[in-house]
Amino acid sequence: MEKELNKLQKDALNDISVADSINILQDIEVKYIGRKGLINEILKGLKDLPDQEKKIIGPLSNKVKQEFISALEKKKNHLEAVEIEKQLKDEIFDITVPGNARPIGTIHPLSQIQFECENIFNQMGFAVMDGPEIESEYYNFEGLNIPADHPARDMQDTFFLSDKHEEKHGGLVLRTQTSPVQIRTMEKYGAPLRVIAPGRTFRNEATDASHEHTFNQIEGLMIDKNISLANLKGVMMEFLTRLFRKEVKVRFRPGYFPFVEPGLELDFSCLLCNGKGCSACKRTGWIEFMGCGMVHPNVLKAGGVNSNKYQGWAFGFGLERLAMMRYGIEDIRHFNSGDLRFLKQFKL
Ligand code: FA5
Repeated sequence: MEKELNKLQKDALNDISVADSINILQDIEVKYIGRKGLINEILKGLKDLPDQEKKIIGPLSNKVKQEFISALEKKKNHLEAVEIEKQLKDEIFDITVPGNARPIGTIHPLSQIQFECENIFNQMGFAVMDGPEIESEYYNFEGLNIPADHPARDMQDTFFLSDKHEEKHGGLVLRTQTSPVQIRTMEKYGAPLRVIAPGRTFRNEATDASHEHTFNQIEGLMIDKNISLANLKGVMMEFLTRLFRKEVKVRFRPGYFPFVEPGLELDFSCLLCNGKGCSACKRTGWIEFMGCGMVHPNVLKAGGVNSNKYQGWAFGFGLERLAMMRYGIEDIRHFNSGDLRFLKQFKL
């Protein structure tokens, strides 16, 4: 048995020494120490040997196995090193050849400015709300104190999707403003509230350099006890100053929206001339920015908020017009043109 083992060791080491590929080495491994390998078979048979022989063959066969494994490893490392060296010699790898660059997209300028606005309002404690783009006539008009025969409807003609009788809250329209989110938010969360609602809005509009049929607004709503227009002035001054990274002044002018009373327009001081008057602000020193006002009691009622206890203000501004002012974009139609030459100028 001892002799047999010695012979097996000699054969195994010889097999290893003549092997000239990793594949052959793998076959040798299976032949000797695989599940039915020659060395393993001897180890398995140990239990049937007489005690005397077991004492000699046991340690010997383990030693043979260990030596086989280490010779196999050594040869494997050697063959791998030879293979790598061969590859390095045969294959040309020029690290100076430029790789295949994958074009990376950019974030749309409107999204960029929207995220920026959201961040600033977030920092001032405003939560960000969302509402449906397909809206009921009730939320878009009636609930906002604009009944069907109100002249204000003419200013916000839109795309009507279904017949009035079919839906619970009147017909469906593409929302003309983000103001419906005011009522939806009050219904859902009650008072007090401090939210903004950015989103897409639609109007049946003849398009030109400053009008689109599809554009974006950001709505703001603050409801609490003892809220006044002074809060709104402070919030907007702070928001615009942070957005433009420059001190900005604001002023109110009277304006009319059926869902606020009093209704106002808010202008901010022209950033180009610092209020002195230039062609951008039509020599007035002010840029028209947004509609706003104190939320009408009827709207609070529609949202389920007690108007004797709470009051608040709301505003709505156009995101495209803000981005146009900020980046000096002369035509609103660029935004949805899909023109990469335009979009690539707004890399983050
Ligand atoms: C409104 O839509 C009111 N919901 C704003 C509001 C909210 C008032 C809360 C009071 C309280 P207006 O129709 O003025 O208001 O539109 C608001 C802004 O949307 C405008 O200042 C303008 O920046 C933008 N906008 C309106 N129509 C278009 C259009 N066709 N294309 C691009 N931007 C537009």
